[in-house]
Amino acid sequence: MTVRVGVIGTGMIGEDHIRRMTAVLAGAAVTAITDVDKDRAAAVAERFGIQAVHATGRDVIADPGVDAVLVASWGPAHEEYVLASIAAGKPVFCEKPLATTPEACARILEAEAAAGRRLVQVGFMRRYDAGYRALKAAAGDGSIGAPLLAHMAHRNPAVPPTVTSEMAINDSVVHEIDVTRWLLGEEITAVMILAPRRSRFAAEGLQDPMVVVFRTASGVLVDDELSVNVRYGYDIQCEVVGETGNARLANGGAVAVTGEHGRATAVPADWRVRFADAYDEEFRAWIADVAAGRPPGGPSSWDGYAAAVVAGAAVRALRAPGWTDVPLRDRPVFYGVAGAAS
Ligand code: NAI
Ligand code: ISE
Repeated sequence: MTVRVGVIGTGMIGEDHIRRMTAVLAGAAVTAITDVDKDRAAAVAERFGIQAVHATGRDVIADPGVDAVLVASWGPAHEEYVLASIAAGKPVFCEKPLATTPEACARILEAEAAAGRRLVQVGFMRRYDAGYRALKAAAGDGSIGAPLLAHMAHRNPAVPPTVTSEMAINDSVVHEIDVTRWLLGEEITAVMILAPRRSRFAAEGLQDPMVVVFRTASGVLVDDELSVNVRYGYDIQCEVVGETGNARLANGGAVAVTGEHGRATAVPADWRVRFADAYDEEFRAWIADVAAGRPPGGPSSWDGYAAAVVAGAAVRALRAPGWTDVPLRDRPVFYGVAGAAS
């Protein structure tokens, strides 16, 4: 069966996912798209030979030629389209964040529970990265003892001057929030923010860099450096420190080249390069689940909700010294075991 996918939002990642479903992966065809930027949608349709360009996301969801929906629009538009997909009974892959507030994510949880089946997968692609998977195995198989600490870094080359600290937490730190929950298999219970000297590239309203510290239910401490104007490239780091050893992510499998001028390892330009294989893998799995009529095996609405609640606490922590608690509701059995791997 070929899964016919409708795409809402044909910006940078939407177009990249259309490319992978059209030119890289088997089992899917993009049959309808939309974007509030009509010219952009038309150009993408022409580039990939897509027949239907609809006026709105709701038209894409209602299209009888669409079996499943990909939401890749701006975050504030996610809730509406995820809810409409659930109402239509269509599986929906929503790029992160699931929605921009915990309340919006809770409405999605409630809609999915009312529908009686899991239809939503959230785009936390790091769970599909080979390096992160090896790290999770090392953290869980006893080879480094029980995890005690983790050190993470999330460095982007540059962001537009309109990006604020709140946006950076919801857009970027949300990945480490998900990775922490998934790697350690437990919820984050408190968060704190440390604000070092600001980069000269940080625009007004942006604390850059910032260090976000998470405390988990069992007391593991995770420090995450977020720097969004490092200029040199896209640099993602993660190390888990256990009782008897530690496990560190090698940077995307990059090779160190030694030559006349020393030893150098390439740094990826952006997330499309660094996580290309992970995005392929998450879509391969999602397409297989949709084709088989199974609930999606990847990050769920619960994972999207939990990440939004932690992100919300981190935003409050920007203005509150010390720890800010994470007010998570109880996890419905519908979503299985806390922190379960995809
Ligand atoms: P973008 O700004 O390049 O593209 C977003 C597109 O959505 C734009 O073309 C915009 O016109 C369109 N759009 C906005 N509201 C819409 C609506 N109501 N209906 C239809 N189209 C609408 O942004 P980008 O980088 O592609 O990000 C899109 C989403 O993907 C965001 O939620 C972002 O956080 C997420 N993302 C995830 C990544 C990952 O690593 N998993 C990487 C990059 C983005
Ligand atoms: C972007 O939206 C993503 O999701 C990338 O994976 C992340 O690393 C980047 O910081 C975000 O801006």
